[in-house]
Parts: sequence; C-alpha cells; structure tokens
Amino acid sequence: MPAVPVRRKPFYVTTPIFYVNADPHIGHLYSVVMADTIRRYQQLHDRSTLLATGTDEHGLKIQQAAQQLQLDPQTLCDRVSARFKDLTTTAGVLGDDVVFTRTTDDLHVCTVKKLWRRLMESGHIYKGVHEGWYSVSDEAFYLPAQVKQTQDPATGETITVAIESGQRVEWITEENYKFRLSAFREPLRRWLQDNPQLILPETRYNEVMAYLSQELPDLSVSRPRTRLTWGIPVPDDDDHVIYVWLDALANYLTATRTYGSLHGDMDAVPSAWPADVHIVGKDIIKFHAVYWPAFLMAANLPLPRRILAHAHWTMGRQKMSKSRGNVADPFALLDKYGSDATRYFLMRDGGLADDSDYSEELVRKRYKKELLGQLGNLLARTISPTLLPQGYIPSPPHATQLQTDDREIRSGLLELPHMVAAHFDQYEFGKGIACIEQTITQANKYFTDQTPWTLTASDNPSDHQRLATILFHTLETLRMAGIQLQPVMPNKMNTLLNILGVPSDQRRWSDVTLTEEEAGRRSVLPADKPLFPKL
Ligand code: ME8
Repeated sequence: MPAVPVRRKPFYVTTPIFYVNADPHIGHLYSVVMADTIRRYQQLHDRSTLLATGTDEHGLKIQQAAQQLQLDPQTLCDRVSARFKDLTTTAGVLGDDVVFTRTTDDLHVCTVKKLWRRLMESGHIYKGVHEGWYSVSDEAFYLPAQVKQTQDPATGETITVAIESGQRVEWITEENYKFRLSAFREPLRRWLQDNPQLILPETRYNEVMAYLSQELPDLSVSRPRTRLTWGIPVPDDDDHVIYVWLDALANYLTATRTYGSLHGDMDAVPSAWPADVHIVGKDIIKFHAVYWPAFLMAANLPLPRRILAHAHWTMGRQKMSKSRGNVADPFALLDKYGSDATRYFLMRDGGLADDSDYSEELVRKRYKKELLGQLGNLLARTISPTLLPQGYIPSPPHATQLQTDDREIRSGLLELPHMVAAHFDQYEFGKGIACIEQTITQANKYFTDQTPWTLTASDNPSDHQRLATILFHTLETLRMAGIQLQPVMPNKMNTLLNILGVPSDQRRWSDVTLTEEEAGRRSVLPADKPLFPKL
C-alpha cells in the first residue's frame, strides 16, 4: 500500500529505548502502553501521530552481559531486541506510525555521528581528563557527594554505591571527550521556568529544578576503547567510543528520520521533531530533562515540548527491576488476560506520581469486577434478544418522558467526556478510566433498578416506550464508554462499537456526546460470545 503523504507535523510520542541486557518486564510494557494510549487518543482528535520505541544496545552494561553469557554482543542484542519488538506488537502497538529503533541500526549510527559532529563544530565538546565514580549499571559518573559507603549484603565487604540509584560505583580516571554541560545550567533553568508544565508530574519538575540549583559539572561523553569496545566510535578518533546516553538519546531523532522515509521523500515530509511528549520512568528524568535538552541546545535543535516521568511498578514494594530479579513477565500477562485487559490494568492502576505495587491478584480483580462484571455485563444485558428483539437502537426519548433516574444518568453522560478529557489531557489515564468505570457502574444500577425485563411482555405502548428509554440510555453509555476507551483497549472497543453498529467514521472524540438524533437506524449485531469471557 503506498504511504499516505504527511502534510502536518505529527504528534510525536516516545518511550525510552530499553537495555537489552535482560528480557522485558511489565515496567517496560507500562511505558509502551502509556505511549500507545497517548498516540491513539491523539488519533481520536484527528491528528497524525508518530510513536517511537526501541532498544538501547551499546555500552559497557551490554558488553558485560554478553561476556557473562559467552555471546558476542550483537547476538545478544538481536535476541533481546526481538523480544522487545515482539512485546510491542503483542500489546497492540502497531501501525505505520510506530517506529522501532535499534541503536545498532545504520541510520541511527549515522544520526549519532552527525549529532556528535555538530556538537564538536559548535565547540561544545573538548578533550580532557576525567575522574569520578562510575556505575556500570547506571552507565553514569557520580560526584563524590553523590556516593556513599555501604556494606554489600551478600559478601559483607565495604563498597561504594551511588546514593540516587543504590548501584555500585568504582573510581575511574581516564582521558575522554567532555561536553560543556556547565554552560547550559542557566539556559536550562530559564527553559523550565518559562514552561512550568514541561515536566509532569510536578514533583519531578521540582526535582529537576532542585538539581539545577547546584553547579553542573561538564559531562564525559566518550569512553576509551580499551575499556569499552561495544559502541559507536567517535568520528575521526577510533580510540574513543561515544557515551551510551548520548548515543541512546539521539534515537528520538533517528525515529523521525525513519518516519520521514516511511512516509515518502524524507526531505519533503515535515519533520516530526520536536517530540510532543517523551515518556520516561522517573529513574531517567535527569538524562531527559538535563542532558538531552542541553545537547539539543548545543546542536541548535528545537527542544521537546513535554517530559512525562511516570512512577514505578514495584513488587513487594521494591522497584521491579531486572537486576533485582523481582519482575513480572509481561508475555504471561498478555497471554492470560489478552492485550486489551492487560493494557486496561496498566493504565488503570499504574502510577504517575506514586509507585504502584504489582500483583496478579489485582489484575484478576480488575478483570472480574470491571471488565467482565460491569462493562461486559452492561453490554450483554442491554443487547439481550429478549429486550432488543429486532436489534434496533431505540430512538431517544422525548424530554417530557424522562423520569428522575433518566435525568440523573443523562447528566452523568453529558459531563463524562469533559471529565475524561481533562484527565487524559494531563496523562492521568487511571483517573479518566475511573470516571468511565463509575458511569458504567451507575448505568448497571440504573438498569437493575428500572427492571426493563418486566416490560417486555406488556401490551401497553407506554411500557414499550419506557423500555426503549431505558435501553437508549444504557446503549448510549456503552457507545460513549466504547469510544473513550479505544485508546486503552483498541481491539475490544472495536468489537464493542461494531456490536453497537457505530459506523467507523463516528468513533472520534467529537462523537462522544449524548446523541439526540434519530438513532433507530443503527442496528445492533448479535454478540456471539461475551466481550470479556470468564477467566
Ligand atoms: O534506562 N516501573 O533502559 P531500561 C515502571 N536504556 N517503569 C519501568 C520500570 C518499573 N519498575 N522499570 C523500567 C534505560 N521501566 C535506558 C533508556 S532512553 C534514551 C534510554 C521503564 O531498560 C521506565 O520507562 O533500564 C524506565 O525509564 C525504562 O523502562 C528504563 O528501561
């Protein structure tokens, strides 16, 4: 199929690119699903979109992981990157606006070298001696004030760790290239002060501001090849390898080039850059809110419009992480509950500011109570052939026929899209979903209270009118909930809206209004199986 020409800058959302030293866990899936929910939400507003994700494959961490497994690094990267790619597609993150970048891709290597040259030419990179505490796990240097001594719980020996991440550090002295980060402290502060909503949630904004209240040391942006072989060589200096974070951050530019080439002539397509929102975990906020904009300023490139730093999934109240080993397998979850229910759970319960503790019990509870028990149930009972024998959506009731309960449910439906949009616009998907869920619960209660099944056998036309009124309201609840939940559960909501006979061009956010027009034309397809089957 020929690519559709792109005329407007797409809404550009990114996830971090993930290290390939271990398999994905649900923390990674969370970032990806959040980005995809944003992408799909934007599409409901008729915007073209780009979602960038991928794998971060260079650096000492990967080199050492490969050594331990007695693999060459490329083999390890190919293997684990494929797992991450598989995860995105299994989770329904698909489309010609989804770009998966690997930092070992040629186009990416070329982008990184180009960025490096720009930084060199503008005089922001110089060669110097660098000393400091280095953490391989974090791929970062720390100042003496940022480390502390502690006892290794396994061996009892005294070790030095980074206070921020708790990871072990070692003292390193070496010659390498340095980036004049110190020169960007003031510009960064001004940028943040001028854009108080730039970093969400607010706690993370405050954290970055506090970080910038101190001196910023220059940043080491290369590693000697003697210590690190697995990386992109510094242009014109083969003895050095580009720092993995500079390499990794540039993926956000690479993805816009890939997108350009996918959608026609790379130069003719408006660039997707800058990113409209970078989704990151709170662990890597400094890299995205300090280093990355400083690199971009130095390269004279536009800055990202927003950085959303979400909280973590914990297990047993400890951050879920591959190095700790307390991880939940996202593939098992997707397999057991399906991609839509998994996405629903992650967006419903994942924290933005506060961490969430994971348990499968919680997934099961959401599934049984909300998806099967409320949403699925409301659909099944509303379209039951005894109530809607002809399968036609009833016409809206006349205002004079409305009872108090009808008015109540209507006022909820009238307010719903505004409440949900207010939350979704701030990326508070959990809160937005909670509003939808409450409305569905209210509609189920309304249905139960109105006992529509007692009206079917009646010969009285006013009973038939009453039945139509009740069903009209529950069907409208389902249609509106279905449209709004599309970004979270694209497949199931597609099925739901098909069952309700909602035409595919009437599923945008602007269609989420309580419709007063004649609805009799929309026929309800029989649902051959429950929307959310029993587990
Ligand atoms: O940091 N809860 O890669 P990474 C929620 N390659 N999200 C989590 C999480 C958890 N417990 N654990 C990980 C890197 N994540 C770099 C990024 S970007 C240019 C380079 C998510 O494999 C979260 O988004 O360690 C976090 O920031 C990211 O995965 C870190 O993945």
